[in-house]
Amino acid sequence: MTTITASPASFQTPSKIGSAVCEGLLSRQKTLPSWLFYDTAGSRLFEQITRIPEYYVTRTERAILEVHAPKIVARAAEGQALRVIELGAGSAEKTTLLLGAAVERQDTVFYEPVDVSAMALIEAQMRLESQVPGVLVCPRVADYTKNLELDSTLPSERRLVLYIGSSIGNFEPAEANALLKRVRAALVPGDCLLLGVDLVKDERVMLSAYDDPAGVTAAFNRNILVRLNRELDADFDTRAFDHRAVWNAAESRMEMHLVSLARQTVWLPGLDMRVNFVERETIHTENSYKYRPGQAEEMLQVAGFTTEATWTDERGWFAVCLARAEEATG
Ligand code: AVJ
Repeated sequence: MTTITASPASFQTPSKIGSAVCEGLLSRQKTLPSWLFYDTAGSRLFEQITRIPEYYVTRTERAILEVHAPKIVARAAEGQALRVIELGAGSAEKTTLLLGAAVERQDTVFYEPVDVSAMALIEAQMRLESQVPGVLVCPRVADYTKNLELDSTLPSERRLVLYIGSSIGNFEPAEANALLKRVRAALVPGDCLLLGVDLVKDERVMLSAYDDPAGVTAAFNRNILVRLNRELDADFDTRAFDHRAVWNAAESRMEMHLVSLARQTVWLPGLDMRVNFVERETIHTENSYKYRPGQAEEMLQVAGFTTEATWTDERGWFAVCLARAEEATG
């Protein structure tokens, strides 16, 4: 199967980028939305980040799935056939473990990765269909933060939605709650959500994960300026901005900033806008929320899910929660 659901070429239209950049750079604390990271170069840099020794996130979650995938899949299925949906699938690398466990139980597994990047979806489809026989990939190009409509299932099927990789950590608590509620609304009682969240840990561990000595994360952060230069014709001098990672304990999040090394003015002709920076002024480019044990389960409960099980690594750095959609009340 090699069909991509018909859709516009990109969901990040120039006007969407323009209005987000305009709003962000006119704020008192300048900000840029973290979804801007993921152009082709940025997606490649993120793939590289997942392999650097200091970035424990991907490796820790993968280790949990390596041990527990068969249990997770069995628990979600409850004897029925699973249809697996993944939000923000990207390269879907860790998903192989779950799909592998699912095809052990049923001959054919439908897998619907949802992502804004058609390229990432095609790559994931080609890799999965050759690596995991029995998996049928039905990719869907969509922005799951905007609309989340899932295909209806057969009575004998049960959905398992994957939202792994700590992607939810990019959202403010209120947005994260709203997103979980939208996921719940797209499901029927009995369907499951597998949520991967990064947990609070030693500050030094988190700081080096978001400011690696090889400078890959710095390049990932600066790539946002490269993208604005290309797509909005801006004239950011990328060497005039430093990468900075900070742990914001009060908000329980890692933050990434780009620090202006000098007083400077940037011109964005695409937006007909000039932006002034004083020395050391920052652009806040990302939040990556870290949760306390039990916190993800609370959020899931509020959104209408019951957490059936939580798996962590032995250091307690990352948690994977399996939550079931409850009967709707009221
Ligand atoms: C893809 C959002 C999970 O927050 O850890 C990696 C992105 N930012 N290094 C994360 C990221 C800096 C990543 N997520």
